[in-house]
Amino acid sequence: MKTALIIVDVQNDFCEGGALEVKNGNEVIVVINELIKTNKFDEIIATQDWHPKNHKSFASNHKNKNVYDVIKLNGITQVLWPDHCVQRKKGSRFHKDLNLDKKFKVFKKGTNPEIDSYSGFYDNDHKSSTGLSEYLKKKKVEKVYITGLATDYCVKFTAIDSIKEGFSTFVIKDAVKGVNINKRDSQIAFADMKIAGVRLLTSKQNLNI
Ligand code: VGL
Ligand code: ZN
Repeated sequence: MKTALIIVDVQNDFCEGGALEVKNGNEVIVVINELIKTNKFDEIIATQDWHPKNHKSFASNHKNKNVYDVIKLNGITQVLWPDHCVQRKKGSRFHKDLNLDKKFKVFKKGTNPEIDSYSGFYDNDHKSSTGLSEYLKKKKVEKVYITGLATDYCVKFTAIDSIKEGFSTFVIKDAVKGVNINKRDSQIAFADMKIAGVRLLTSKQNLNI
């Protein structure tokens, strides 16, 4: 059975000192590097948040709005973020310590200024695909292991879409970290993922690959 390691958004803006820093986000990097080193995965995928600078998920692109305000954007609930992961800027680059020198493939998301894309598979309205599902199916991948940032947004939505697309889906708990605007958000995200059928593992367990 073919497997994929998915590395969600390990980009400078989500790491220490970044515009949308995930507390202790950098700690996932060593864990992910160890997973890459095992050579056990048939495919290694990195997703990349890749926004144009007029992206409507940025508070700065709305009048009289603050970071973390919640609005309706084209009918969909949207948290307003600090400007982050702007295309071709330093903040959107993968963290330099992430060991992506093995063969890997990048899927970019969040490129349409009118809609956010937390999932690595689809925009938040589920209408536009990044091509990730088609790619994994073409490569005959059946099992997907998800790592990266952030547990309560892009990891969660990627994992739930992965289940919807029919992949056996595992999230490696010590290889993810959350934004936690509210302090229980990661816990809630783990519960939501479990309800959807995602299985939670740690990198120390036998990954059963
Ligand atoms: C993310 C908020 C906004 C993430 C991306 O990668 O979890 N969160 N854009
Ligand atoms: Zn984003």
